[in-house]
Amino acid sequence: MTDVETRSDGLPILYSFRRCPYAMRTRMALSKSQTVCALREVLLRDKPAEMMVASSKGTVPVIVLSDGTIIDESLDVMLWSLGKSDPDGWLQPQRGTLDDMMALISEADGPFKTHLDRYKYGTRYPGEQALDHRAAGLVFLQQLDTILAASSYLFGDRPALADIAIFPFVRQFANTDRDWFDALSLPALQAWLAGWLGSDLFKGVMQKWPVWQTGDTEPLFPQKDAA
Ligand SMILES: N[C@@H](CCC(=O)N[C@@H](CS)C(=O)NCC(=O)O)C(=O)O
Repeated sequence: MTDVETRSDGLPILYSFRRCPYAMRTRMALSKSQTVCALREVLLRDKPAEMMVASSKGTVPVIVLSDGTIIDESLDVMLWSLGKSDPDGWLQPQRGTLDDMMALISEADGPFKTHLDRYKYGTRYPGEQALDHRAAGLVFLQQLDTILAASSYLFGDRPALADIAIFPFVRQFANTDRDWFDALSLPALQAWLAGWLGSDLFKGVMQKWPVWQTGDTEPLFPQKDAA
């Protein structure tokens, strides 16, 4: 197989893994923008050949548009879909700018994610002290808590791109040791996290899909009005 597979009915194909935080944030943006895709749920240990032809770096999410355009970075898919339809103004925060949001997202995707991985998957990083990375990650969470003590969301009193982009990683950090996280004094961050976890938007993107195999008919995502 050498050609990238596209759909003739105009629907994008989305390669996704339900539990991946990058794929979660992407599905939240696709859901909000009501960008209907043919969803191919993959197993990371057994990625479909069709996905590897589209993007050889082998990470999810990947979206293949019907004209053959491939977008294989989660933030780029979010920006693409919200650029087409952004009903709640996620790209135009109430406070600050898109650039300001991108700067905070880079901190989350960069240093915070590094600490998260070394905290959560300590055994994969010999010589690294998981609890040192937990402490370092906590510094970032404290910054978020300070912001959220002053406004309901990271860039004002309504949700925006940064909330969606960062939330799945805070969720992962919290879930690594939920009792420890719940005992922290980060009331604004904890309330913000609980709000996202309980949201219809998040629940809608966390439904279970069967693993896609070549030839299977894909479920449509999002289902109508899932946002
Ligand atoms: N920078 C990429 C990162 C995506 C990523 O690393 N996804 C993980 C899953 S959460 C992955 O596909 N890893 C490949 C693997 O585990 O084989 C993005 O934002 O899309």
